[in-house]
Amino acid sequence: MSFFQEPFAPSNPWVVDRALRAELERRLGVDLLATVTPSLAALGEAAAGPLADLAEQAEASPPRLVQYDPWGRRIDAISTSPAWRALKDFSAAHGLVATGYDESLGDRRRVVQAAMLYLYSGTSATFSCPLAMTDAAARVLQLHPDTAAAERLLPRLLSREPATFITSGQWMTERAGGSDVGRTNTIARPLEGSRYTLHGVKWFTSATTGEMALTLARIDDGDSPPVEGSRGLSLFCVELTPHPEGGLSGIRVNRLKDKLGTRALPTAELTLDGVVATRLGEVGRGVRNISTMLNVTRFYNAIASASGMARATWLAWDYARRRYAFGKAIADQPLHRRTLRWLESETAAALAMCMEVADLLGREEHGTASKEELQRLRGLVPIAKLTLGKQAVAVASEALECFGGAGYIEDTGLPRLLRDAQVLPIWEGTTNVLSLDLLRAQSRSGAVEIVIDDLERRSAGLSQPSGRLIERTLDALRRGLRAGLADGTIEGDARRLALGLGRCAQAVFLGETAEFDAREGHQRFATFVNHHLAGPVDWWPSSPAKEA
Ligand code: MFK
Repeated sequence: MSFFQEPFAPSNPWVVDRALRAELERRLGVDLLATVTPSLAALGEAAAGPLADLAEQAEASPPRLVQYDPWGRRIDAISTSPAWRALKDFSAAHGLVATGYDESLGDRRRVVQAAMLYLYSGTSATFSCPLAMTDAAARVLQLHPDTAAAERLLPRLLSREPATFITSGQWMTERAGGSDVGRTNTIARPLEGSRYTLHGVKWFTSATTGEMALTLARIDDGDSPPVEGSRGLSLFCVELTPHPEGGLSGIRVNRLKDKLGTRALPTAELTLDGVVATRLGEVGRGVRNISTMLNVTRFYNAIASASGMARATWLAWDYARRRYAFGKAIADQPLHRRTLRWLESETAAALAMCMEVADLLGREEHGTASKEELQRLRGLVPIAKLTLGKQAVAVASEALECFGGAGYIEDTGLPRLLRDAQVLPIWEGTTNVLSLDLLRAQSRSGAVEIVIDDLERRSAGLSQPSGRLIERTLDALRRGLRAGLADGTIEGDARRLALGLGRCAQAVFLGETAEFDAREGHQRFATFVNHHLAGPVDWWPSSPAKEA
């Protein structure tokens, strides 16, 4: 009789993910966890069923750019699938953005939201990207409360009603500057008051179908030459309005990007041809003002990494229980089981990192963070984003291997896990650029030393020998940082510093959460530390001889 392999099926992450429960018990306490459980259970159930179906449909019908109508008029319409639009309605109805601003949750709001996004992102066909921009735009508008734009747009960005909910884009990258935003060429010409027209080309605009966007431009008032570099940039809010003859007023869509992954998500090149925009904040403070936005989108990027890892890991576990080789299920083969446990520990460590950042972000936004916590948040956002982005790619790759040949075949849907993971180290700042951002945070407020101090203090309370292994690495990192700062070589070592700190931070947060899952928590912690921190600490400081 012919053999056909039973296919894998998505699990309900709310049911299977013990690490998530432990994180929430730790950070919310039993009572608040009970209050938010129905929303989380609903999301978990959706992720194993209707949400996964919507995501599949959205992936199967990627966006199309229709540049001309049948009669030759330029319309530049981006056509998206009904499933993509349903993903938007779903996210409004479940309050995925609104929860981050829910006053009734006090300073726990971002922790609850992070749990929701963790359950949602990996099965959202990257609708998490428009949500990231939307949330970040809401935060920027919240910090500019007196503007008409905030009054009009903020309630809609935070709406739980699909009919009124809008999304925002973030148009930052230009041909001359992806990382070096100071090279932005778009010009803003004054109209009246804080209103301007914008003129330039935006090279990567994700979530292009949003109703608004935040962007940067250089003011040219015609009297004196525009100020060069990032000090000449101001932040603008664009509301997209239809042109009476079709398309959008003042905007041309040049083309959609042909991307490696995230194919359900429209990412476009735009020409801004006189679109009207409102300036937010002071002239010349655009980079500072948009960095609020960057910190939120980097937080989302870290959650998308953890969520993608969780999805890949649970699929690999499910398959391992259905796939038999050498006389038993591969889930019961010691070597494969160990691999799956390792994937699980990576995912739990990524989640623990997201939850620490969520905790601090919630405190910052609720006004309960201490000065030390604010500085730690400044350091941990780039560390989390860069560490988890790299980790997401490694985990997706290993998870695909768990399916053997099926992991390499398109119609299983598995290769998408790897393609979609690859954007995470790139989007919102590459690993190197964020490592340099971390050095910037150190030079301005000593954020790296503050992060190390905190981790050192906390690792002393962890179970042994793992706690000591973390302390040993932290000590090497601190010595390396000081030596590199003293002799001026720190920039070349910024990445190993950032990734080393990322591993230590994950280990500490994971170790602390272990207490809340007596059955498996300590095992996950030991697995993670053994994998990353048990070898000889021979990689610091880098010597010129090694690099030659
Ligand atoms: C899922 C969809 C996928 C679709 C495909 C996508 C492919 C990728 C498309 C992309 O291009 S994504 C965009 C990637 N680019 C970035 O993420 C930007 C990376 N660059 C940085 O992060 C730079 O560090 C930054 C532009 C923010 C700063 O560069 P500058 O011009 O050297 O500014 P500077 O002088 O360091 O900082 C200006 C102010 O902002 C300072 O404040 P003060 O003026 O008050 O002193 C800084 O302290 C502040 N600042 C900068 N970064 C900050 C920050 N404040 C808080 N947090 C930060 N992270």
